[in-house]
Amino acid sequence: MVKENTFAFFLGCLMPNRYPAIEKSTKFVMEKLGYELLDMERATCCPAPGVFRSFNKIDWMVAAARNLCIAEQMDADILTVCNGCFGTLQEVNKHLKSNEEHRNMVNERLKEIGDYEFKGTIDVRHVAEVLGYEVGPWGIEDVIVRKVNIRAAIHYGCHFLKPTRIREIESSEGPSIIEEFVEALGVESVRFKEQLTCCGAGGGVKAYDGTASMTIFGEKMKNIDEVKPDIILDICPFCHLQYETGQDYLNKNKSCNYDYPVIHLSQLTAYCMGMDQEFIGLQYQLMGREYIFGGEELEKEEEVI
Ligand code: 9S8
Ligand code: 9S8
Ligand code: COM
Repeated sequence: MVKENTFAFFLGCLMPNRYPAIEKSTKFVMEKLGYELLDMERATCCPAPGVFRSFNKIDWMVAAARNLCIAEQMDADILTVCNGCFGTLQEVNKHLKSNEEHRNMVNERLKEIGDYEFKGTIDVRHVAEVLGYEVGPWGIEDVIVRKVNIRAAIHYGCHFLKPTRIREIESSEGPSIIEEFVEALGVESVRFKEQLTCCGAGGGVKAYDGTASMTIFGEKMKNIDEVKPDIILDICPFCHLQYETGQDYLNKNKSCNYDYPVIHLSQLTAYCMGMDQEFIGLQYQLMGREYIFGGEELEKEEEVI
């Protein structure tokens, strides 16, 4: 039995190395909502689905299973804040639970590296899906202290929605989970052309062919710029990196003039739940892009005991 309201917090690579504020915001949000987040000692890269799975599916499964075993030993479901990590860990978890042959093969290999045996006792969750479905817009309304009054272009990213046979998001072609959740925070979501396509970073494209990655990203930005949002909202540190650094690339190399703040759902939620703007990290993001949320402070009645 896994522990209730407790998660093994899977950091992945990008968030702790480049966006620690997303990590801090996630902790703030989840702990304030009554969840306990446990550190996963000796966890490694998930490993990234688009990259590792493309090269060697077996090694990809073994390394992912090792991370899953760490959480199993803690009797806790995994919480991720990254689509790639969610993609790999949820997929390998479901696959090994149902495929005995692969489970045995993976367990044989795991034995060689230590005290690991995949048992299939936990689930893998993404913070956007916990907030959207478990806490819900109805639940967050009670705990926020401010509402922002902004228009956001929401970027879902690929691995959160697909493949549909593995993910459990209501619709991969017309999702509304984030839109409905952030509406409770005072955010109006603006639709834009080809909203659900890739940001251009994933699948190893950014590492292998930076120019192709920027061509795809340039299209995305053109479509977003048409609707002139206040912010770009993401749920994946890798998309986050693409939107942050990519805007500067397009400005320098393609004579664009983009300056959209890029914000992860955890950061926005943390702000609305009362975390100080200076700790959310918006002013420390990679390219020094600064953004002040503002918004309306909500008057809450004092709790009467
Ligand atoms: S880990 Fe290593 S490269 Fe990364 S952030 Fe999310 S996907 Fe998993
Ligand atoms: S979209 Fe396509 S593969 Fe991905 S999830 Fe995050 S990075 Fe951007
Ligand atoms: C993207 C991860 S979030 S990967 O590049 O597709 O592996």
